[in-house]
Amino acid sequence: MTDSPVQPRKIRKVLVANRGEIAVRVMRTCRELGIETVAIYSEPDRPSPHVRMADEAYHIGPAAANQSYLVQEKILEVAARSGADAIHPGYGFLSENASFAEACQDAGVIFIGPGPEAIRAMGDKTAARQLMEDAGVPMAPGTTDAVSDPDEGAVVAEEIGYPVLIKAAAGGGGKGMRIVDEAAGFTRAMEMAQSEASSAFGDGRVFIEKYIQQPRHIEFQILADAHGNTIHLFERECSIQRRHQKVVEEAPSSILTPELRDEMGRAAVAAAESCGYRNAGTVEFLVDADQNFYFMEMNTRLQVEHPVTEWITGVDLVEQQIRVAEGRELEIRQEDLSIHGHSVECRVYAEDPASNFLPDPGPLHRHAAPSGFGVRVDSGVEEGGEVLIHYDPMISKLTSWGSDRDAAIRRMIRALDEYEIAGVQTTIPFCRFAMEHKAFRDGHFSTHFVDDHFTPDALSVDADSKDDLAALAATLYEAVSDDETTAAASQNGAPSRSPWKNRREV
Ligand code: MV4
Repeated sequence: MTDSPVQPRKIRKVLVANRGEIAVRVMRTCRELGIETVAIYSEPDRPSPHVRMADEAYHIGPAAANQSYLVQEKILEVAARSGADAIHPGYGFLSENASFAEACQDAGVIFIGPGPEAIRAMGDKTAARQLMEDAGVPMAPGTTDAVSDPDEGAVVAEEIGYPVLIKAAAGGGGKGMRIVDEAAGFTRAMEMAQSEASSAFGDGRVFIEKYIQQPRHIEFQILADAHGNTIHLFERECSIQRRHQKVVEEAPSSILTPELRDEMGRAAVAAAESCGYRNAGTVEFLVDADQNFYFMEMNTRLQVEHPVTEWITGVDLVEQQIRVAEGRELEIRQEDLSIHGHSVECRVYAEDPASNFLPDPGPLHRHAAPSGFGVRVDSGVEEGGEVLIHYDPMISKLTSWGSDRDAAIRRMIRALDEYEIAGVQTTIPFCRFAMEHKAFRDGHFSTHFVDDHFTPDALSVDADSKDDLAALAATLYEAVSDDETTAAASQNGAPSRSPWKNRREV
């Protein structure tokens, strides 16, 4: 926290250093606030929606991110050329790069994010553990320092008690982790973790934590200004993941009591304050079966799943990010906030859930997103466009709101059924499976939901509905054959669009 007076500085033009749905998301709020927008784009992104949406757009290089969206000098050059006074990094790319935040500072451009020190502290998972220990935030038992000698590690692991988890200090998001069930395998596992961390991050330091089994992943959204005010905007439940990538999220979590929510919210605020945090941020916790919670990590950026928080709080998180980056004081106080209803997010990726969620990028021949009361779609691609192989294959985020959890889920199912996508396989069938699954409906799930409950044959149309579909197809075929328009279109050789689609997208 700082007591030094901060001179507010109005932001008039924002360079959005990102692409896809998050670039569009940020530009929408900028437009609402009367702030001009600048897009950057790589070669294949030339026709992308974020480029057209911006007031100005600059080509910054070829497809490869390390020659375009990750090149700090090019982005700062565009900022200078366009006269942007601030840069919004979105998520991914340079959003958690401390040296980029520093370079912006040096160039006199506002980085819409936390200061470089906070990014650095939270990026080093051992430094973060030390800060949490000092701040009294609960953590899984383990070391706050990196352990370098595997024999010493084995002693520590024995003290902690098996199973333990070896994590990379420079890691995060599940990279470079190793679960060890018993003493016999420890030394070798630690050596491997060290060498993996070393090649993946150029930093071989690892630390050891008690492994929490069957946890739920519950994260708190926080907001902090440069005047020492920090608030939380409740939690998101993100337990449904595959390969450490979230696919379904919701807010609030169905397992938190008001008392536990309050306690975790205060811990999240303390976590943010411990590193002098400013900006929107997320404090991730694991919650075990006995409702104990443990700090996992802090993400120093706006997250993909932020819309569910916006739905239940009514707060535009990008607007708040911009206000605090301008140096203004937060106008929302903790006591002003309450949870309104429930929101669910389904991430629609160009992936094949029947083939282990293998990415399936390619042209989007059809993209007709659902709409209607309580439905929001954040997408950065459009019909006729392409899900590019060079980047994350997310097509859109579909979020729903309902007056309670069941209403939000039923609305989500309705929206998933309305969604038409052709050209690529998508996670829509998996999301529908999750929405209808008893364990999800009952709120009885952990981070192992996909492994515990999902097999590809759960997606296939069952025999009964196959018969129904065959009957429907026959009826429709007869009806359509009589139609002159369709007949004429067929004669012209034009493809006639199917007048019906089957509900379960298989
Ligand atoms: C853990 C854990 C169990 N115990 N730490 C995964 C991502 C990285 N941020 C840390 N992760 C975990 N840390 C302890 N002490 C289990 C995981 C974990 C996990 C966490 C949230 C959601 C999905 C997950 C999948 C596998 C492992």
